Amino acid sequence: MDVKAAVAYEAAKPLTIETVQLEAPRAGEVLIEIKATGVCHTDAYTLSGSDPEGLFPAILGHEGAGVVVEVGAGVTSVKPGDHVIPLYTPECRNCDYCLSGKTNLCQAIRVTQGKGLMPNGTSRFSIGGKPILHYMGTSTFANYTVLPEIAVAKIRNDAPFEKVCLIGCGVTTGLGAVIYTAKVEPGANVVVFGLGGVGLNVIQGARMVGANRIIGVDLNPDKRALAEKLGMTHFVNPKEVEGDLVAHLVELTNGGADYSFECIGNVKVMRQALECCHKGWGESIVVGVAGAGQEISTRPFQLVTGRVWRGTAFGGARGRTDVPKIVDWYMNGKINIDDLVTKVMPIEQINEAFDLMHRGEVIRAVLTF
Ligand code: NAD
Ligand code: AHE
Ligand code: ZN
Repeated sequence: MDVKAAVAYEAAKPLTIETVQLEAPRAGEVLIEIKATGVCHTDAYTLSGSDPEGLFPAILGHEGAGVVVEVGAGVTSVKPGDHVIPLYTPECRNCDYCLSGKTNLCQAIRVTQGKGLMPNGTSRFSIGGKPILHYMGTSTFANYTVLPEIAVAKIRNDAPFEKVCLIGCGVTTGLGAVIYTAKVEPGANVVVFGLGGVGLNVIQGARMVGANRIIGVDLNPDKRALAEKLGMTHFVNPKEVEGDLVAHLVELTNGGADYSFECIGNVKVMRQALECCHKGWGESIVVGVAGAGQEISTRPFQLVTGRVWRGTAFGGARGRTDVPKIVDWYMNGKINIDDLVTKVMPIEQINEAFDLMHRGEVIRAVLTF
């Protein structure tokens, strides 16, 4: 079938809207009509050319929601008409990783996904017979896309696509980093670096679990009001701190953060996030994705003296199990997504949506087809 998609032909070039041919789903695959998709900073990171796994030409996008249109042979867990959220972290419930109970990083299809291909080693997208690659196994910047059955979470049918699409990445990553990865306890002091689509969800996750001080750090003062609405208790703009930022944060947290979260992708900030943690037990969670060739560093003494450095992908959430629950949280008013959707735009304006994110003028621009 012919589909409408924003194609990334090469790094650091605008996307172009094209008619792309999409093959029918094969065994174990499902065809999904994407109704809405967010633009996450990771899409911009890959488009910029900084992603070692970034391949072109490709159809980017990984924060979507839609409806199952057709299923391939052997698919049992979803049927046409079901509403779903595509999962860049699938959940096969059968690989060593899923069965370990220790990680959400299902590896069942990771190798082919990283090559922009479906699990059989080919792409379903093409233009004039030339393959166009998938991205993160999801390619939500297309009005129809094909995914493996293990990479879709079935959600309730009354949830609005333009809001719950953010559960496909930013919302789940931020909430999950607090709840599933760090397991922040009531009364903890938390520092969040970067108040974008991910960091604001760390803030609301910290509020949900009953954190004490929730300190947000961002260079953009426009992020303050919404962060406060979502639960931030103190705002720190590094440009306005006299002296050392880490020392200032340690003082604000009465000896250091119990938990800190880096939601930017800046390796210098990752170091600050670790070093503002409390001696003896503070844990810093790396959420931000840093560009090719970048490395983190600190004095090993920081770890010797009890600070812990950890990372999280998709907030540690097991997609098929946890995503439907997070949709319920939104529908029951437990979490705020409405305020995170700053703008809804047609897919034709996708390059403007990227520009708005780079200029810090939106939390999320959501694209519709
Ligand atoms: P975003 O662009 O919406 O937000 C980033 C925020 O960081 C902005 O508010 C910006 O003003 C702020 N910022 C930039 N530099 C700063 C600095 N030096 N000090 C303080 N604040 C600074 O991005 P996002 O979509 O929220 O994504 C954040 C990061 O998380 C990105 O690196 C993205 O790739 C990554 N990410 C990771 C996962 C995961 O599973 N680990 C999931 C989603 C996104
Ligand atoms: N491909 C990059 C790393 C990108 C990355 O870390 N992706 C996160 C999700 S970011 C969503 O916005 C992730 O899930 N990582 C785990 C995985 O298996 O990809 C690189 O550096 O090579
Ligand atoms: Zn993302």
